[in-house]
Amino acid sequence: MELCFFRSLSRFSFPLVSLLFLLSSFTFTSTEAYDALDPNGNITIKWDVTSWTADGYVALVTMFNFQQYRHIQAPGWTLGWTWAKKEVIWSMMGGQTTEQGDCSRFKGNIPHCCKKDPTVVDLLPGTPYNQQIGNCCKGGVINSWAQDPSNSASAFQVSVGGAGTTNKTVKLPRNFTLRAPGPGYTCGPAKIVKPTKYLTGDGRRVTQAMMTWNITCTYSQFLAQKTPSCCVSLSSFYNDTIVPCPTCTCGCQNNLTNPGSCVNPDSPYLASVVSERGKSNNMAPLVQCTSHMCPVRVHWHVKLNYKDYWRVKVTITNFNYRMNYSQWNLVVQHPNFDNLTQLFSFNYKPLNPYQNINDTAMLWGVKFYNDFLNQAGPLGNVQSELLFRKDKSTFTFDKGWGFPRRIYFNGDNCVMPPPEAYPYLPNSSLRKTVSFLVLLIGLLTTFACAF
Ligand SMILES: *[C@@H]1O[C@H](CO)[C@@H](O)[C@H](O)[C@H]1NC(C)=O
Ligand SMILES: *[C@@H]1O[C@H](CO)[C@@H](O)[C@H](O)[C@H]1NC(C)=O
Ligand SMILES: *[C@@H]1O[C@H](CO)[C@@H](O)[C@H](O)[C@H]1NC(C)=O
Ligand SMILES: *[C@@H]1O[C@H](CO)[C@@H](O)[C@H](O)[C@H]1NC(C)=O
Ligand SMILES: *[C@@H]1O[C@H](CO)[C@@H](O)[C@H](O)[C@H]1NC(C)=O
Ligand SMILES: *[C@@H]1O[C@H](CO)[C@@H](O)[C@H](O)[C@H]1NC(C)=O
Ligand SMILES: *[C@@H]1O[C@H](CO)[C@@H](O)[C@H](O)[C@H]1NC(C)=O
Ligand SMILES: *[C@@H]1O[C@H](CO)[C@@H](O)[C@H](O)[C@H]1NC(C)=O
Ligand SMILES: *[C@@H]1O[C@H](CO)[C@@H](O)[C@H](O)[C@H]1NC(C)=O
Ligand SMILES: CC(=O)N[C@H]1CO[C@H](CO)[C@@H](O)[C@@H]1O
Repeated sequence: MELCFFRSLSRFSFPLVSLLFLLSSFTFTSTEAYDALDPNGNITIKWDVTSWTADGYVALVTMFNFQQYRHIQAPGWTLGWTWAKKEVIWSMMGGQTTEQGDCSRFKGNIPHCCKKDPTVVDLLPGTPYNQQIGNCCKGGVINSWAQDPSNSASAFQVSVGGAGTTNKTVKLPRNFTLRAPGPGYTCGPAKIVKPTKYLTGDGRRVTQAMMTWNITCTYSQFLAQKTPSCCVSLSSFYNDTIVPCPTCTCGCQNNLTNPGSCVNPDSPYLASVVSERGKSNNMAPLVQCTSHMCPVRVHWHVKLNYKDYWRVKVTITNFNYRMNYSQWNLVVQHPNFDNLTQLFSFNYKPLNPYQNINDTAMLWGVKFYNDFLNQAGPLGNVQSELLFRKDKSTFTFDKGWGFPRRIYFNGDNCVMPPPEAYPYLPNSSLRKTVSFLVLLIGLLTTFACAF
């Protein structure tokens, strides 16, 4: 029906108006950790010293993802720090260090790790129960706060030796680094905070940690990647131009200076890449050759215009042969989200960073249905339709109003086409006739296509 609609509409050609776009004021560069749509977003790492030992302490380390829409997906987080003294890790539960380091000065009882700067990773699902603790063993995957708060934390336990054994002598670890698994996060110094209190199982007694310190880590897309990783393309029922992602958004296709920077779906090279997968842990994107070269594209199609409602179709396409996105999410800013009436096959949650403005939505897939965005190929896309109720005082298709102001995929900004390229609305003096015509044509084609 959508195609029918296009076809019948394109038979009419309307004079044009040259448009001024309000949207240029929304142009946005993300060069700093501050994210206007999630101003308090951070990952907080909490160390609770649960007991003192003969030569140190046992600590429960918990990472809380307080970011609304940024999650850590497979292969998961790595957490590193530098010991302030000559500490060693005697043992761990629910996590492990990636390297033991030089423990040659120990006899008999050998520590789990003797490195000055240990690097810890989560254990995998299916770890034996006696090595688990609560919130561990998810392969380093942490969900976002808005999407799945019950899975937004990750924890492990360390027994530290060679450390202070009182809250006066203990020295806080320094230089925390969090990788997810690539760069992007910057962690502040550890700060001593009020000891965590625990409620016993029956809820009748409160115990508390010996000592607690917090570390806060924030994300910056600029640190995570030098080039964008996502772009937006646009189309509408009232104009048959499809506005593609800007050329070279995420890189340029250049066979001379950059051979093999992308692959074509029918290339024999692709087959060898696909068969080699799993053996190497190469995370660098291998994208399908497109003019934009982005791993992910979000397409926004203004699909239908009803009397009181209008309808949008959103399609997310994965062009990366090396990546499946699990628990993907999309953040979309559009003024009509305050009157979103219906959403098909995606989950929705309004985000209100500024209490009274309800123009930002978080969208994500339905579990076991489309929460998994497959690698590039025939299955590499997910889609949904959104139905908005028109607010007569603000609604218009003019000046690109029907298009989103901002889109994030998995927390990273998607580059929009320049506002002057947006599909034009046919000349304004004809608008009344047009919307009538559009409605009529819509109805006619609906019938025509139905038969
Ligand atoms: C729009 O259409 C009207 C009437 O046909 C015409 O006078 C006007 O110049 C057109 N505007 C533009 C920008 O083409
Ligand atoms: C981290 O996020 C939590 C929850 O949103 C917030 O209460 C806290 O103030 C944030 N911390 C920093 C340092 O921004
Ligand atoms: C250290 O422990 C003493 C009691 O043993 C307590 O009074 C003090 O507040 C603690 N200091 C910190 C920083 O936790
Ligand atoms: C922590 O990192 C800073 C800068 O990266 C470095 O100058 C400093 O020496 C490091 N401290 C330790 C204890 O490694
Ligand atoms: C320390 O982190 C915990 C867990 O995120 C949080 O509940 C607590 O408020 C934090 N304390 C401070 C002072 O930021
Ligand atoms: C690069 O090579 C591919 C085939 O490998 C071809 O389809 C494409 O047109 C070439 N691009 C340029 C800019 O030469
Ligand atoms: C993505 O998932 C599919 C189906 O589960 C799997 O066959 C494929 O190997 C995965 N690709 C990557 C890059 O992990
Ligand atoms: C925002 O708009 C949505 C959709 O109309 C509505 O469900 C939600 O309650 C609104 N939230 C606020 C805080 O107004
Ligand atoms: C559709 O919009 C494009 C701008 O993206 C413009 O060049 C084209 O003339 C418009 N077509 C019609 C029929 O209005
Ligand atoms: C037409 C319509 O339903 N408009 C409503 C859109 O949402 C705002 C805020 O929620 C309401 O005030 C409008 O009445």
